[in-house]
Amino acid sequence: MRRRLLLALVAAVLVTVVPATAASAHGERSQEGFLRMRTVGWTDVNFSGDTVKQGETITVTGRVKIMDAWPSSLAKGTPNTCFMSMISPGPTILIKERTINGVSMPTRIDCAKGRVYDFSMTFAGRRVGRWHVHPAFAVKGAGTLIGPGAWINVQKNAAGFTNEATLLNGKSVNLENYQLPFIWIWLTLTFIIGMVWMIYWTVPKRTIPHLAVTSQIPLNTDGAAYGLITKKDHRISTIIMLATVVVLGAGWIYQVNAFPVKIPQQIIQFRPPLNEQPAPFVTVAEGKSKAIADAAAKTVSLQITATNTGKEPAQLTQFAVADLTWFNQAVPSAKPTGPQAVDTAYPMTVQQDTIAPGATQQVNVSMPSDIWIKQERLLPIGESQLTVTGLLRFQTPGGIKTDVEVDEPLTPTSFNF
Ligand SMILES: [Cu+2]
Repeated sequence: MRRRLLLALVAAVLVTVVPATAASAHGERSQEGFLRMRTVGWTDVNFSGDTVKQGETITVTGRVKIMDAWPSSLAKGTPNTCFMSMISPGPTILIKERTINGVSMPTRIDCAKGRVYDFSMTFAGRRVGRWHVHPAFAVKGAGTLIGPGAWINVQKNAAGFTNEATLLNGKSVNLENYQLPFIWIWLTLTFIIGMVWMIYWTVPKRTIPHLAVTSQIPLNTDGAAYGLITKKDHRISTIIMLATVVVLGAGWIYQVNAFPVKIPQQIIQFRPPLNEQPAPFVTVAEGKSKAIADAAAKTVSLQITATNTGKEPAQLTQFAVADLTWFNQAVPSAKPTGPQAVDTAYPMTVQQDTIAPGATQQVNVSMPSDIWIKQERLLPIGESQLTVTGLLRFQTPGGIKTDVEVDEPLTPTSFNF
């Protein structure tokens, strides 16, 4: 018994003390393909840099669309509450400012299917290291959907690192260590009370090891007749309860005196201004498109019939799928630049990529199947939800862009990829 207890203690200490290796990604590829493609689409994501000293900032901007193809099984089919943030391996960065469609976004927002949100998030480096960070869009009922990630280097700041915040009384505090001694005292006191309670009821008592007895006793008796819970136990429980009340009372009196001016934590949910999009100048005919995974050619191809309703030629320059961008190799300028490009940009080949004004034609997009199926795991061939969903971007010679959503069931030629 003692030996087992010792082993358990050693194991617990090891798990707590030995540091785990830092995560090198965020499982973006482990989320199901349909979930990644049909929930939100990311375009024009750009990080302003990839190397900062602690306390210096990087701004990430971009656009996120809640797809029209949003799965009916998530958030009851109608997303309505959303939040934007950054995902990083632990508290390695600090969000300084966040805007959505041009307005500051301190908390969550009302959101809806089909809407488009332009965001900007400024974050500061906190912990020294090389970190993989992503913008992320969380939808109530669906979870957090992550955008294009980038590796960010945070270097040591010789001048030291602080996270200053100005209080209502004009005083400035460093949030890195503000009230730390009090937090330690409080955690220690409450931890001790909790441990005393736990050890009292487990180590010398038979309540838990003798579950067979405990479970035979009716709910509303304390088993005094069997020696399970005695008068002394009642007395000690009362003392522990009183100690808890005293600690809570002392804490309450302390905070009333030490911090007379305070505001309750704010819960705001608002609707950001609409991001009005001009009507798209290219339409994709419904029911005439095809998505094919061709095992022999090792490609995933998308064949669409598109009409240019504008007055200028429209060229297909990119296909944004979840957090990835496939760019038309014939248009090198379409390739995303910046730190995120390494992780998220892939080339595609497009036949007949330019549509004359007023014309309707078939456009064929072809992408390597290895990236779709093996590398990015967007198409789990053999599973029940195989679709190719994303935003096709058409662009005029003058640089006017329009994004058209496509959502096509996929036909594989074989299951051998
Ligand atoms: Cu990551």
